[in-house]
Amino acid sequence: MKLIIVVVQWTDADPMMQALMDAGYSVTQISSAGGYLKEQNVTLMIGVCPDDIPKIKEIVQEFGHSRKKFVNPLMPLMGINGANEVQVGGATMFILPIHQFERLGYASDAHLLKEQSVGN
Ligand code: 2BA
Repeated sequence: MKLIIVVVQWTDADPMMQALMDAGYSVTQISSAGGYLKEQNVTLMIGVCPDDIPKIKEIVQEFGHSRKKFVNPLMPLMGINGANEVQVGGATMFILPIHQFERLGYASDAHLLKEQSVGN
């Protein structure tokens, strides 16, 4: 099993999350902010089987739009050439291994989920 973490622009988050849920995935959203622009964005956590990664990528690409944003000119961290515009997104995706996945208190299927999560 893998944990996919997606950092997405705030305006794209709801439709992306809805599409992921419509496709049958469980999603957790966390409010976050980019360290560079300090703008609010959204971090999505999705636990999936490795076979599902291409489908997740497809959805993230479809709903994560690229936009140009202006950097606050008062920021000390301007680009080397003084650039004051950056391209944000589509989306930033991390794919991490999960050593163990358990949903505690789900008596009927807990053992199946645990088995599914080991060794992938
Ligand atoms: P921010 O950190 O606010 O970055 C917004 C955009 O500013 C980035 O877009 C990138 O184009 C530019 N940028 C970021 N750091 C820069 C720097 N040191 N110098 C020049 N330009 C810089 P994205 O790459 O699409 O990233 C969008 C958001 O995704 C980021 O917002 C951050 O919240 C997250 N992110 C991106 N890469 C990450 C990483 N390696 N680790 C953790 N979070 C990341």
